[in-house]
Amino acid sequence: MKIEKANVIVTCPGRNFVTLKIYTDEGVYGLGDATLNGREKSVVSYLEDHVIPCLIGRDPANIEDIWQYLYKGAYWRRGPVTMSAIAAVDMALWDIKGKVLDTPVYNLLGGKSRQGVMVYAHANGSDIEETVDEVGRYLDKGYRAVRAQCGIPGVESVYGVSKNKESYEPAKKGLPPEDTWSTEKYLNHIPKLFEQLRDTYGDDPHFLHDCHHRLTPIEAGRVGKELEPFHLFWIEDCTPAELQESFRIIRQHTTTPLAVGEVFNSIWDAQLLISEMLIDYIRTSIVRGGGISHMKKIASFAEIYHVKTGFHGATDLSPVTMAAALHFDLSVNNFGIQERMPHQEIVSDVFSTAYSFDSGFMYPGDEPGLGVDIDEEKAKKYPYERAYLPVNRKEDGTLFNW
Ligand code: CS2
Ligand code: MG
Repeated sequence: MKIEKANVIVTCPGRNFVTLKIYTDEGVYGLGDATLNGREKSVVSYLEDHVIPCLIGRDPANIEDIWQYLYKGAYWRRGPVTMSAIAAVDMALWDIKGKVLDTPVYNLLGGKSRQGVMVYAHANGSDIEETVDEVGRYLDKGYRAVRAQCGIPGVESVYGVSKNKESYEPAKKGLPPEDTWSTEKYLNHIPKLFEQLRDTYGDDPHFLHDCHHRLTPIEAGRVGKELEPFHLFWIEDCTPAELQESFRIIRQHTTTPLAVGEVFNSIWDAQLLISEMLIDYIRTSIVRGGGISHMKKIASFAEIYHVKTGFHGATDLSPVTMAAALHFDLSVNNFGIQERMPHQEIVSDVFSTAYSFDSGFMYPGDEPGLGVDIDEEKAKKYPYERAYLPVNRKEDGTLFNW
């Protein structure tokens, strides 16, 4: 079997998605997600101009060799554009392998390690009362784990808090919007939210929180320590993680579990974090981390050091990544939790999926391959629209982490 052709589909049903479709000479095709929020076209070019020409004629069965060819063969290693492009190829090849062998991808990854994949929902509100009500709404829908984000008095727009609570979508059409941030106001407010959540819902539900890269290590230590009585499942991205050593300071000050890595793109971004056991959950998703093949290595490495997976699953990860993640989550032993931010209804006009949700768990389905398809005619109805994530400034105007 040989790779005969490949094309990249860019579509915007409510938000932009980039999808790679690889065809074999025997009529089987596979899909891979290459969406990089706010920088989509760079991955399109990387695939069309530099990767697809090298794929034609190769045997799609040799997934590892093709991965190494694209990684080592580029000479310029790593980075979100390169690794998203490689991830798309890798996902598509696993999809093809599953279809050729007539089995779901989780079977190729060692089979089921569990019956279902625990997912967490996103609840948010403009103040504590509204957020507590929103969390309750998700618990009523059967979720066992809920992420809670809440408006901060005196801060106009806060990461994770939407006007329309159901579908928080940070990418905005046009040029990047600007937010304003106050760490002081945030740090004083956020423990009150989780105190109220535990008082209202008791000890059982898992609560999570995303600090979205806003704190210094010592501030992260403070928030982690103050949240300890409310035993969170995790705090996420409490500090930007380029400086992996900085997590030593956070660890010295708190036992609140730490999750990090949605912006990472290879094992080298987390090597020290994992081997020194400075984190508890690795969040790098299949699309950011070079696909299933590289994420297998990250998960196996993490397993040795008691670190579990907790994959990113926001709306900018397409249904193809969601499917690949669910096959992966079902199969690895050190699975922790999976983020679930459901796509808008209109996305199912373009993508069809075999995965399902029931009582707080998701299931990848038993279709051969990844179990996702794309309708290219429908995709054409929604042309690309330039959109950006916000930028963030402190109250005095200093540019800050968003
Ligand atoms: C996030 C995302 O889901 C999360 O935890 O941090 O909302 C993130 O901001 C977006 O995926 C960025 O594209
Ligand atoms: Mg996050």
